[in-house]
Amino acid sequence: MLGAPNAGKSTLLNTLIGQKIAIVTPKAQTTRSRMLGITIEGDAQIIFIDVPGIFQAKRAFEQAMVQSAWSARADADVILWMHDATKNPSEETEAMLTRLMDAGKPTALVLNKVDALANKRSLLKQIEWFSERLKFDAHFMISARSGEGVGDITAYVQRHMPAGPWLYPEDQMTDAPMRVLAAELTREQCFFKLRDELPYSLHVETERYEPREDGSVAIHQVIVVENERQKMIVLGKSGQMLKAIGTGARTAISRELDLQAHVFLFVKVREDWKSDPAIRQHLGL
Ligand SMILES: Nc1nc2c(ncn2[C@@H]2O[C@H](COP(=O)(O)OP(=O)(O)OP(=O)(O)O)[C@@H](O)[C@H]2O)c(=O)[nH]1
Ligand SMILES: [Mg+2]
Repeated sequence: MLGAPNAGKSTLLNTLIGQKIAIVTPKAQTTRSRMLGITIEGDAQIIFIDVPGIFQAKRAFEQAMVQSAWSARADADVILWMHDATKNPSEETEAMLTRLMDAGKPTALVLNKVDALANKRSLLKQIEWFSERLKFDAHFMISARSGEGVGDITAYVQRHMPAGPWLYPEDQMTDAPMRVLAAELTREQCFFKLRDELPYSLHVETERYEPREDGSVAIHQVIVVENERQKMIVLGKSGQMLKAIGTGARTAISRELDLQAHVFLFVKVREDWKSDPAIRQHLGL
């Protein structure tokens, strides 16, 4: 699944799998690393790959994110190019399509957010615009949020799956371990609770994930920021902000991962975490 930031790729992944795997926020560039959503359709195991959005990135960290999105093409049998139909395609869209051309793989156009369109006629214009620039194998008009039209995508992808053994156990929905999913859910809370650029300046990592005898899980996480000023904002007055993030994270983790979570958050300053090789490797960048 490729497309510009905010197109709705992560929302679609979650709808396709029927489980929240990737975090979703109203802000662009939410997804930082590849997430797999695994599902069984008939006798095929389908692995959907959600990646960061593609745009003309200027800073090294964002460029690495975009690069990781493009490189996912190599592993895919089918490419879904996703576009937010509430926005007109731009010159930047055109530049991305040019690059998409050399993938040489079946590629479908997915126009998303049709629920938010007052006038559906603009969809036909968009299909025309895209078809003039790239030969799409199929096109879909969907609402990733409501699920409208999503079943057709699964059926299309299933038809293109190569024969071969399944790569994952039947009941597995993602390759990400619980501690990674939990860290992402806390990062999502940071997007909801913190304003402006701050969510982009932080990284969340689960340091300890400890099941307790009573069946609950103690999750210790660190929120890494770039400077003292950011740390003050994340902590908030008398620690109120961090507490609110922690409460939101506990609720989200308990609900989405179906466990009784206790979440302990710490804030750490690490000026250059974006160039830290360990963090980069962890994010697959
Ligand atoms: N109305 C409407 N909103 C949608 C739909 N799908 C996604 N959204 C919203 O669009 C915003 C972005 O969704 P994401 O799924 O995070 O988009 P993304 O493509 O993964 O974005 P990046 O991770 O930044 O690349 C969120 O506010 C979603 O709720 C849809 O079908 N209809
Ligand atoms: Mg995303």
